[in-house]
Amino acid sequence: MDIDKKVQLIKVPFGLGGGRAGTELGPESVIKAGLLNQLKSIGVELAGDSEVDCYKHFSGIGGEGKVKHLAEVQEMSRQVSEHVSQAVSSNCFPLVLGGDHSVAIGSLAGLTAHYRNLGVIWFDAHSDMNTEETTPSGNAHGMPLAVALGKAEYKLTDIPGATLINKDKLVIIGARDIDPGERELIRSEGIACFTMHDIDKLGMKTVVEQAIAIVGEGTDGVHLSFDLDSLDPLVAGGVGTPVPGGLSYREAHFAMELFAESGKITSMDIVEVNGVLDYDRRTARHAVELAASLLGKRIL
Ligand code: 4U7
Ligand code: MN
Ligand code: MN
Ligand code: MN
Repeated sequence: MDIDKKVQLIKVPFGLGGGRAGTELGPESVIKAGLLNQLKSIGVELAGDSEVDCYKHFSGIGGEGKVKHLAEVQEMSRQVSEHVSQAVSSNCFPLVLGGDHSVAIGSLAGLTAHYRNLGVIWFDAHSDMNTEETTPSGNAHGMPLAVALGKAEYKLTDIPGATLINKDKLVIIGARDIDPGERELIRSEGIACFTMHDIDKLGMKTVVEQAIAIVGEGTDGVHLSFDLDSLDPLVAGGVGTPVPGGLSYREAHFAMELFAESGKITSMDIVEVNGVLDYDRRTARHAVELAASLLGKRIL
């Protein structure tokens, strides 16, 4: 992309949307893995960084109702939305460090407040499209896309300034663990979902080209939300919900490099790095390198 904008780092140490302790350590982990030096070395300027003040502790149980800690997720999302919105207002590239994937509710809320035709690229082993009715776990990190599309009771539009995302401008890449309710939504809404099977068949180059064809036209911004569990657990095992058969190291980097070349991406989330399970910080280091590839790092 050869990013001409400065990056605004937004740290969101929130893990109550997931089922295992450690994801709230994600921002710290990714910083310790060398994010700032990496950005500097590729010539990306940092406008500043901010941390969302949100429930840093973890608790797997608790919360009333079908979704665990829904009130905390809602409060966190409102705050993330404000931070992201402020970054866009200051003409910066928001780089959101989660936290579990429910933090993307906040990212998308803050972004849709500015980009009325936002495109969304979602790298994930999962499709994160469960509703309060279909969630098998009650974990909010499996719901952000249902919230953003307006398919759950909790809707993106509950956050001040936000609008729903457009189902025709959403592309999921890397999926291999899709729940029955999610499958139904993806099919009935005709959502573009490149599963691992599609990636095996088409190759990452074609997949990214098709993704860019979908989000590259008729949008005024494109958000890339990167769940580290899209990578194969043999490469990046430090995540809470690993699923075998994921993206190889090069497939993931190649995708980031192609999105960088497209010049289309205007914001990014890095989510689901689990600071406890990622005991050797390998997954956090992959996260740093992938962000660098997206932000224009060249091999030669
Ligand atoms: B992640 C799951 F049932 N679909 O809803 C659920 F398999 O943000 C997993 O992609 C969700 O890591 C994973 O709990 C959420 C489960
Ligand atoms: Mn996810
Ligand atoms: Mn996932
Ligand atoms: Mn699963």
